Amino acid sequence: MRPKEAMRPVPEPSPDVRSAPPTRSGFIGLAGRPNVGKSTLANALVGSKVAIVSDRPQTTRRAVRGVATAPDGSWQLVLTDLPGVQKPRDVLTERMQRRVERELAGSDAVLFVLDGEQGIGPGDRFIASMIAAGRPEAPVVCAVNKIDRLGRPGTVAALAAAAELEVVDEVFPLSARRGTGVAELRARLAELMPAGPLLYPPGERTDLPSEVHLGELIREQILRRTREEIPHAVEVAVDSVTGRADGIVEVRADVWAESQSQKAILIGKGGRMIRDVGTAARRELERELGARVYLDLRVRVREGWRRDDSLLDRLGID
Ligand SMILES: Nc1nc2c(ncn2[C@@H]2O[C@H](COP(=O)(O)OP(=O)(O)OP(=O)(O)O)[C@@H](O)[C@H]2O)c(=O)[nH]1
Ligand SMILES: [Mg+2]
Repeated sequence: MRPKEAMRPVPEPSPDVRSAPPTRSGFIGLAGRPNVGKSTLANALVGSKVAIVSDRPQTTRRAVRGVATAPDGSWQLVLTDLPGVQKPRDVLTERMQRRVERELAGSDAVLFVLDGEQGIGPGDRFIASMIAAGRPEAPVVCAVNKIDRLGRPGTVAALAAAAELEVVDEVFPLSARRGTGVAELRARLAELMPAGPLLYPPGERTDLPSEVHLGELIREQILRRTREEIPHAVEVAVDSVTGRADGIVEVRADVWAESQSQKAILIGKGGRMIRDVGTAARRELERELGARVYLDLRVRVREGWRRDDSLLDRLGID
């Protein structure tokens, strides 16, 4: 900057500008171990279901953006719900990990989520160091989640332990599931956002293409009913969504397994498993689409999809 210009007095803003304060907006990346409640928290902050939730680790595979906008339009938070960080095992989890690093580097604030019930472990410390290395100048707000499982002394101890993590600037006690503390956290995040225009239209809640979101809702129902390696091995690809003349929406989707034995489990005895998944998923899709749904699910074996780079590209897992 030229020094003379820097010394010129700043002109008074016109009355119009003063009466309309600038909007604030920015990106917030959610970091945390698998299963700590990042997606539950993203949904609570946005006020609608943008990301699926399950008690199986590594539920989230894609970075999902959820948008929360102030009722008066004065701020907007773009929350990026990210996969839980853990040691990568294959191309899929390597991609997830790289995505987390990239997203955190581009964030205006980092929301570091801890499981207050489990306490802080080596996995959390690893993430703390990753945040510190990636983006030291962004404020790091720590949410100590699941305090509905803790008494008062437990909550106080968890908050104190979180505050000791070097990278953490502020700590909030929270129950994402019950909504406790969510409004306070949302308000604080809004204050931390830089001045800037709204990034999405105020009514928009997510950037996920509709077909991908529908596929996720189906996968959520599978996660709820399966164990061990199956949740990691399953992917859902929605083929087509067609509105029929009678008002019913037809959704066709493939459920991928990695082996014949997994396929057999997903179909279940006499087709029971896939029928149960289909019934529950259809209800979710109907709620989402606001219409009656006919859901056609086919289980297929797609060996090694988690290691197939071009397929992961097509699935939007980058
Ligand atoms: N008791 C309790 N459970 C919670 C709370 N928040 C989330 N959970 C549960 O914790 C589990 C994991 O929640 P998710 O939101 O899927 O966790 P995540 O961090 O997104 O997990 P990944 O996507 O696998 O990294 C689910 O069973 C949630 O219902 C909370 O405030 N209290
Ligand atoms: Mg998640």
